[in-house]
Amino acid sequence: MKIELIVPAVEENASIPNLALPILAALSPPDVEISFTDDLLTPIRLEKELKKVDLVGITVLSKTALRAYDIADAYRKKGIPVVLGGIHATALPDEARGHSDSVVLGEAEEVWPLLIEDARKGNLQPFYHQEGYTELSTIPIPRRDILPKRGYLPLDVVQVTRGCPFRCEFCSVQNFFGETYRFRPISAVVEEVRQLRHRWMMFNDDNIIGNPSYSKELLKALIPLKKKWFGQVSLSGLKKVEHVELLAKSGCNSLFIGFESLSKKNLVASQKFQNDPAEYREIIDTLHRYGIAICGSFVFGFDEDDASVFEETVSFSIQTKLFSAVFMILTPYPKTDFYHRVKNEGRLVQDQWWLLEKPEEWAPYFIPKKMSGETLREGWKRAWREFYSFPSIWKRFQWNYSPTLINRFVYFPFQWMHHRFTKKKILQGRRRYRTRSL
Ligand code: B12
Ligand code: SF4
Repeated sequence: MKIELIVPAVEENASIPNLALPILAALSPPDVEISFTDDLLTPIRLEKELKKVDLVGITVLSKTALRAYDIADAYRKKGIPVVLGGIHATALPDEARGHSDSVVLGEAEEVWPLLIEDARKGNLQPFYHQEGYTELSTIPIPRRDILPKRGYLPLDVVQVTRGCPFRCEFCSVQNFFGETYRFRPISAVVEEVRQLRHRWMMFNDDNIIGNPSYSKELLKALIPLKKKWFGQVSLSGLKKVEHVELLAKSGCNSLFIGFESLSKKNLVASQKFQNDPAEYREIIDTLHRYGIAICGSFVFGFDEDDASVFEETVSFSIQTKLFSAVFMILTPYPKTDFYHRVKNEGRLVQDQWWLLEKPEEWAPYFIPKKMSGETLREGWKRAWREFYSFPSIWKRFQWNYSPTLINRFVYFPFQWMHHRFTKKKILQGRRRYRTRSL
């Protein structure tokens, strides 16, 4: 039996290897022949280049749903059955079912082998949903050998936890993982990390240090492996200097941190209680002292945000010398509490925004409280422009202390790339969307 696994792509995807599909490959019986396509690296030409396989599996996020459905429809037209899974397919299984023969809701570890048996018998069920959550000691080492050898950043992606201890209103994670926050056994992580090809790793966890005792053990176990890594963390794990020291010793090079807002009121209203803007500067300084670069993530459009939020946020990001920052417009992802709230308040203007051909052009998809949608959009663009402007790049460079040599070395090329990205993609809106045209 031949199975083709696909990551659909909109243009702005980062060239980082996917982990879900190598896990599915590892869960497949040995006689199944797996092929893999990342639509970012090799765009799928829907009319011409569909593979002759017995089954297609596609992973779906909200941002990639439209493209995923186009690919699925094209394969089904050729009579090849399609299975959809992932965060978006789980949030909206009926929508996904409209473009597939079968939808896997939630984690797939227990149901994927059963699904393959059903597919062999020509008896695919419309929905598969495993009981409970995956016991993380049972997940196999992902089959990274299915991934293309060229085109990705030279790093390996590793997962050690699933779920998150927090409940932020705008986040999709709760709908998917419920109240759970689970960890892989450290010995299994160490065994996997030892086998990796690259020196650099990305932890794709939502929050790698959400549980202090687990993360201490993990970080200690990483020290002798001499890897360099980056990942995403919540601020709660960064308040103790000893913890930051351990992060640095474990090889942490940089962290993606969801600061989200400088307004305590916004954070409380979004149930992001773990963030306290009064602590931001101290945490940033401590990380810098230990040589850890920071990518700050900020969201605009919260209920307390007015037209002053953009300048305030950008000034903060420049003053604190963030290595990089991403600015996002608050987005009502399906099945999040935020989606339900703006809908109930009559403020949702684009309900199924993920099915729009050029979704970014329509954002924000809801009516903000203290400014117009237009002001929000323009302010969001200005924030990108100012943060990646030449004066800002210059001011944020840290001459005299902390950043590791590699971060100093890559600083200017990295900023130049982002300066170009901002100009083309954010300011001029020159995005090439992959939909039916390819
Ligand atoms: C790592 C990550 C990234 C990386 C991706 C790198 C990479 N190539 O893997 C980067 C930084 C690039 C990224 C970018 C973005 N991300 Co992101 N990201 C994540 C994160 C933290 C982990 C994803 C992951 O690898 N999980 C590990 C795998 C093993 O889990 P999984 O994909 O869920 O797969 C399991 C099941 O879902 C199922 N499954 C999955 N696919 C399939 C397919 C089939 C056929 C089957 C049967 C089963 C199946 O089986 C797997 C095993 O059980 C998630 C949060 C999360 N916990 O999921 C957010 C998340 C997916 N990201 C999110 C968002 C919003 C984004 C961005 C839009 C942010 C932005 N504004 O730019 C971009 C969009 C990228 C794009 N256009 O696709 C949201 C998505 C919400 C939604 N409804 O779609 C999430 C859920 C975060 C959140 N807190 O809400 N992201
Ligand atoms: S801390 Fe991050 S992953 Fe956890 S609920 Fe909040 S936004 Fe989601």
